[in-house]
Amino acid sequence: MALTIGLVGKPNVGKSTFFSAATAAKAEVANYPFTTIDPNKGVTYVRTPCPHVALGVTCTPGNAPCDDGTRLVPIELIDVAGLVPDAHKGKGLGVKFLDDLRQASALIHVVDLAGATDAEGNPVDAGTHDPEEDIAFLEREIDHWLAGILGDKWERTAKAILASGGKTGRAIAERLSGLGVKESHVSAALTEAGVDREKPQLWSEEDLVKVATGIRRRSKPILIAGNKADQADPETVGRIERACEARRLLFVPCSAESELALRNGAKAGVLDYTPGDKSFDITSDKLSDKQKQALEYVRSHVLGPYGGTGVTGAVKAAAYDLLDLITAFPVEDEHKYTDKQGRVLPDAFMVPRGTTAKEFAFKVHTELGERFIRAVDAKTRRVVGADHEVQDGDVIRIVADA
Ligand SMILES: Nc1nc2c(ncn2[C@@H]2O[C@H](COP(=O)(O)OP(=O)(O)O)[C@@H](O)[C@H]2O)c(=O)[nH]1
Ligand SMILES: [Mg+2]
Repeated sequence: MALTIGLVGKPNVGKSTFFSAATAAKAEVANYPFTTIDPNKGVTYVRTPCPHVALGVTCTPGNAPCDDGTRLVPIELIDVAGLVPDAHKGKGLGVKFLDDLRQASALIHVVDLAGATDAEGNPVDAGTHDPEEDIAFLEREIDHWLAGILGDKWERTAKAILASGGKTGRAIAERLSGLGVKESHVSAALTEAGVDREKPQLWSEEDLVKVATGIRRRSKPILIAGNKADQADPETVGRIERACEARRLLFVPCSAESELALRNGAKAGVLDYTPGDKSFDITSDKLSDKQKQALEYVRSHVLGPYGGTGVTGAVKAAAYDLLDLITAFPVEDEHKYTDKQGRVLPDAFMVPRGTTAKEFAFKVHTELGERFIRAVDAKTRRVVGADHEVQDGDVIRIVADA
């Protein structure tokens, strides 16, 4: 199963534009709240070197296309419709939207650095709303939503916890199964919240929110994508960057609209641009002066100061920095780097750093994990055991019981 990242934020900050730019798929873009009713799902890619170059072979990609030595590893992106304050109480289709977050392993919170949308997402004059307020509001919404799920029929859950003989973390993780919440997330959250694990029947609503906050931090980590950087006052960008630092949140300034323009231009064949590039070249003389001016604005106000549009940058940072993932390539034959069908380096898998060879086998296929005997690091031809930690860029052969 591919990794899923949810795009969240209040209406009109540019989530659908970000989604379209990142997935090069269509999503409705409009300047009023609730344009997006159903979550849009699409595929975006993070770029990583293809081992075919170092190994001197030609690859036959399956799940991850190879672009001239760079593998495009797929990530599912969900364009979640806008959250408004008090969404957890059912305001503005909130509960449904929050439900769409279930599948996400991480969230990219799109905020409007231009300050051109109020707290509810209505368009206002640029610079009149402080984007810093939005950072806290979204965390609070998710925390209350989680606390709501957890607290629903709490007496029953408390009884189940008591009956579990002290396995409080496990009982709560079970209650939140389907949300990607692990026992380790809950356990750390309980310690942090300072609640009495033995007496869940005495926890207050406030305690539940505290526990929910800890669980959310671990199970739905957030990266802040500071959008509309093209229109933002650089001082605001700096201030939000510092605010994120203080909150220990990753921050990536971006301009979804610029990325969309560059990708569309590249698709139309009028410019040379690869997603993630710091620059582009105009390759056609058919552009109008106005179009050229708009593109030069992107160059001077986005690519120059921020080193890119930030769209692929945000996705990449979410995968590699926020979730601390690595990419590895499973093969059947460690000499030819092929799978059963003879395809060379067919698939790329993203797994958490620290994943062992055996865990990696499970990720490829449950049966492969169950029948795991040993693995071979195909680059070095070294035989490794179940506990060997897979490294970024590894090509791994799993030897399993027939
Ligand atoms: N200046 C600027 N405007 C943007 C950018 N991204 C989106 N917008 C505009 O913001 C408005 C809302 O965009 P949309 O993607 O529909 O927002 P959503 O409601 O969060 O999905 C539209 O008018 C977009 O053109 C950007 O990077 N810069
Ligand atoms: Mg939208």
